[in-house]
Amino acid sequence: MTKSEELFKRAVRCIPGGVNSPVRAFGAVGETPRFIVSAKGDRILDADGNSYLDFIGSWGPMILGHNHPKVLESVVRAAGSGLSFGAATEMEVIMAELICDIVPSIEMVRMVNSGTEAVMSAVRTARGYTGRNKIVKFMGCYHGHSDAMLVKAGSGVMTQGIPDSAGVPAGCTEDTLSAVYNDLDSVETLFEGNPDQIAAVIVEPVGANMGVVPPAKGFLEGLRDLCTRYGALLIFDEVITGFRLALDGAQGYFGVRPDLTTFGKIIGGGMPVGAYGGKREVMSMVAPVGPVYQAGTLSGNPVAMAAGITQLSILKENPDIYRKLNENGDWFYSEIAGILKEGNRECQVNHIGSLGCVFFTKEPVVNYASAKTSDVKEYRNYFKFMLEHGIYLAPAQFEAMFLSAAHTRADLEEALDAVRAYVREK
Ligand code: KE4
Repeated sequence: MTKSEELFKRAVRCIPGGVNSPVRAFGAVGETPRFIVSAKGDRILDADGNSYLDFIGSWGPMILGHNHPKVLESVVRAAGSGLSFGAATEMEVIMAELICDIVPSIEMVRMVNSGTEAVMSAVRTARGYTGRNKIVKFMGCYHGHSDAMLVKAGSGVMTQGIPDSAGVPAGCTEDTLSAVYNDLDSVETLFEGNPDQIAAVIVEPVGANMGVVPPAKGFLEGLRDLCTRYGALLIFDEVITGFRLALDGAQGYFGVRPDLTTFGKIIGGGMPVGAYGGKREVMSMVAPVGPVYQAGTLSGNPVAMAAGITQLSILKENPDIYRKLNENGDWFYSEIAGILKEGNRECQVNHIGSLGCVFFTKEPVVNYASAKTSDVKEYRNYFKFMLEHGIYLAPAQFEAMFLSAAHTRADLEEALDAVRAYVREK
């Protein structure tokens, strides 16, 4: 029995599914989850001493690579002054000023502890600001696990949301409407069908939770126009794309300005951090200034702020990081597509910047329905083969691959060699 198997055997006895977040259980790929003991740069080490080239990067936070020396140093220094005070600190002011300086649509920002909390709070703020209750989200987009976001689209996009999880009362999702990603008509139909009732449209500006599905040309601009026209707020959930596609995220990359933005992952540098922010008049609705209540014991934690401030500062001071990340992404994901296609594998390799994903389907993947045509059994085989060859991919089809500044061309070539071997041997 491997150490990971032994640890997993223990874990399942006292943690649901043996993990603290479902995707980590490797259920979709039928493997024992690898228990990781350390990481550095673009590599992670498991409890059995196996090293892997990491394409998850903790699901996005590790854009500079694992354990960047300056991030680690700032965490150690901050911890030396105390772990948490439950009081205002300068670190929180520095972080807020940094985000407001970098992201033009953000005049005020509130720190929370996860992407889920950021989305839950942004949705509440949008409802409080507009006095409306309904929210539009897109099938295939994931915005964390707050009740209102755990919605399976009703039979038609016109029907009210029905809970997609046990324990979520119908009342929590009846105001959540589902539209089709990259389909502006499906959004306008909802606005027309729910006049003056929609508080906000929330969207992943690049879908990264149904696999990677970039926005069609004009889609984000169209959402901006529709929200303006119908008096709803546009919320960009940039938990993944924030500070990744560009320093000012997807809104900078595509030049579309939302009313509210949610962040997570990269802004914490690996520590538990989320944030939501936007126009001053909207954010002034948030307690203690306004009537929208939101709070958190560890929000703005000084040690977490130190990690995030350092990571964001490095990104801000080295804009070339994005050029290299996006160039590497264009080259790497195109190479993967070429190798798989030369091996007569029906596949779509969707990518944008450092985000990418392999779907095993002949159909172009432009929304949730087309993503679901992917052959998840072949993905499972692909994942298993790559893991055995030291390449650590997302243990589920409907996730993303994340490149970091630590991924060298030589390391990416190592991954491409594994893809070549997969095509040869499988
Ligand atoms: P967290 O609560 O997990 O910090 O963030 C929720 C969230 C919100 N919005 C978007 C666009 C997200 O991608 C996420 C979380 N992403 C997943 C990866 N698909 C986290 C991995 C996990 O659930 O373990």
